[in-house]
Amino acid sequence: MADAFVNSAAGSPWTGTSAPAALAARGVCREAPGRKVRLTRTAQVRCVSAQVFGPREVQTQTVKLYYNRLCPYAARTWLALEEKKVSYDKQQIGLTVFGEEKQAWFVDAIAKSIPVNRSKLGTVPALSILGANGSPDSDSARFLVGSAITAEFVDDFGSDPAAPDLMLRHGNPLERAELRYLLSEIDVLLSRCNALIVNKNPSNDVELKDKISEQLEDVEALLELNSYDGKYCMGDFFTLADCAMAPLINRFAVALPELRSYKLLDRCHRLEQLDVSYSARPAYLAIRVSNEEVLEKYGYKARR
Ligand SMILES: N[C@@H](CCC(=O)N[C@@H](CS)C(=O)NCC(=O)O)C(=O)O
Repeated sequence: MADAFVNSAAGSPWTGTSAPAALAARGVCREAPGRKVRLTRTAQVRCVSAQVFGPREVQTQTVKLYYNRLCPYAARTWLALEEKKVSYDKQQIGLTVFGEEKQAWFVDAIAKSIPVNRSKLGTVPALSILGANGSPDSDSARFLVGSAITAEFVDDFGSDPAAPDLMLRHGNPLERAELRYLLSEIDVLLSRCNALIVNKNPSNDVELKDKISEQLEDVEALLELNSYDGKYCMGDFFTLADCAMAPLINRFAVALPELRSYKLLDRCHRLEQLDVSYSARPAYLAIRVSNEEVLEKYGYKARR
């Protein structure tokens, strides 16, 4: 069953897409066809919406997150939704790695909506958006998959064009590129942490631990460069890098020491400081999973 709407603080600004805006997006001016039109910022935003979702008259777009509480990828998008105070619905998807049954309709719906082979894996996170009748559960709902794409979508969807500083990817083009680079290194760290958890051959543990330590050094060096002594990954602003880092720490700083005798936080004090900063944020507290949950589910994953 879907959870109730969980966050209604700020309504989506993505309302009121108009046909003139959609036409203008394609360079068509109703008053003088063929003439280039100059759009206000708000009209530009509506145009993008019209192009993405089709030139429908007035729709209030709704978003639903398909996630698993323990999945660190899904938690990125979940945290972005909470940080941006987007109104959203969410539904837990079972994962076999945690001893749960994945809902077949979910895999079918994603495969139907995104006609590429990889979508048949039915991974979380996924987001469904809109639907002809306004419901994200309807047959015509559009799906997005993957943590990077869905988290960026949330950042755009939940943003007020008049307040770009509140973006989770704010800053100049160089800063945004540096953020993407850090995110790709956090991805490597996450997959190495996961590789150690799922390893069933203890004689490989040393090598896998070394790989994590090596990657931690790289991530720490980038944090020094980007953040100096700031509270978060990129300085004093919470960004998408923090949406990725916070769930990683939440899960692996508990699972790795307990299940694989690898003390993640002892290896990188910067992660410990980040954890303290995250723990003061209500959005993070809303998505944080307990140590007991982590040990139960990651313990299953480690043993299966
Ligand atoms: N690269 C993907 C990875 C997502 C992923 O691997 N999710 C896992 C759960 S943590 C999943 O759904 N696995 C499929 C399964 O276990 O059935 C992303 O960034 O979203």
